[in-house]
Amino acid sequence: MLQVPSLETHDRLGTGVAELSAFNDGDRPGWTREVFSEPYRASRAWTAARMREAGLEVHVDAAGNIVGRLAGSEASLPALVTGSHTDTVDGGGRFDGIVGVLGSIEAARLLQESGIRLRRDLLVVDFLGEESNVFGLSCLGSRSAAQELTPEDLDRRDYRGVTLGQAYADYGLDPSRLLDVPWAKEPLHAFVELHIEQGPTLEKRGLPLGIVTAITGIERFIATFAGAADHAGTTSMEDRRDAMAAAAEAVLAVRAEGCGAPTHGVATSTRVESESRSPNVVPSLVRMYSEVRSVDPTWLSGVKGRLTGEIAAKAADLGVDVGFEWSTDNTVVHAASSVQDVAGAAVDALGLPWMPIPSGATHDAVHMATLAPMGMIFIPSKGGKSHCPEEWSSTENIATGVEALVGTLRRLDTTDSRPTS
Ligand code: HGY
Ligand code: MN
Ligand code: MN
Repeated sequence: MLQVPSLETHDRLGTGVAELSAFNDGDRPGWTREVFSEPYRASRAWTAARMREAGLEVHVDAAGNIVGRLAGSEASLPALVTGSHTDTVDGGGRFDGIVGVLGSIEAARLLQESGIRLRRDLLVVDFLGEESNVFGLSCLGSRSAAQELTPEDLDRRDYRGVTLGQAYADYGLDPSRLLDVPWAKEPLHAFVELHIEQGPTLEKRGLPLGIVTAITGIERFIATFAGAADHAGTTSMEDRRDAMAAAAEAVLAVRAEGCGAPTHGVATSTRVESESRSPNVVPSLVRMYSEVRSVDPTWLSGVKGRLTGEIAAKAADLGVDVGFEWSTDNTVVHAASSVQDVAGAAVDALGLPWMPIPSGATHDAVHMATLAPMGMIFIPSKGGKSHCPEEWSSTENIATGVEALVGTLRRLDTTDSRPTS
């Protein structure tokens, strides 16, 4: 009989969040533990030790993912996989991803303490570098595990000109082994990720749990505006080719596109940078970084053409040229309906209310969905806040998420046929 999460579970979850949060880049705001950073590197040893303490057999794969294995009684069966990430955004919080890693470790411990032996191996994973990074690419570890990381990705450069491949090498991972990670060769039974909602819906509805229906697609672009450098004091307004003014028009066009989306659609410009550092020169070269997201693939595919046209037209009115570099971070991915049903039954069995909910955030589950039928379980985020120091979820909600995760994994374990997507 599965033990209800004990006070020890609550303590371990609370202590885990506190201890993991201590691995933090103190020079940055909030909680910052970005991929390849020293705080991140130090935290990985802590996470691996927590997995071992929970009775897992731990190794780090060629992609830098920490994998803890709880042996099943019929090890020849395709494994169950759960997990998430422990890296953060710059100035982020203490729960995004971390809840899924600590919660999975706790789930493995709870199974053992309850004397429950799964038939299938259970793999608990802390995926490398889920957050979108200076190379503009999210989910490094799960992308690699799904063999979706490409040689072109490794050639991506950050603002210093360093390639992603070099960043891996500097971190101590062999870039040549990233494209051939064994995950995709072995059949997996199902993947389930526990995560904070990172939005306000569950809290507003007073619900402790959500079961994810689909994960948003993300299109990103860099727009480079080329105008003319001129004296800011002597050049008349009509004679200027002001690249910054064109970028400002583009920021508002991106926002208008998101506000006009028919369903869950959002659009954000996150950075505008001028090549010139002088305060008295009309900017001639400006780069703008933006992203557009939706769980509606039709709207999302149309946005590229609409925005490119609009931004180019407004720039032309200002005598400014503009170029675009578009990249797809990920397409819209649906959770396997059978895994959603199993998770719903598990939560029903706990006597708890829940709702189906789309995810406006992307997750490692997007890439793991190429290897196995995927599902996600959400717990509430206080005030819907995330990717900021105010991000918070209670240990009660996390423990409830662990119970739902355990119930889902146990049900999936008993199904012989692979869940249908
Ligand atoms: O960007 C995202 O949606 C995720 O939090 N990495
Ligand atoms: Mn996350
Ligand atoms: Mn995130």
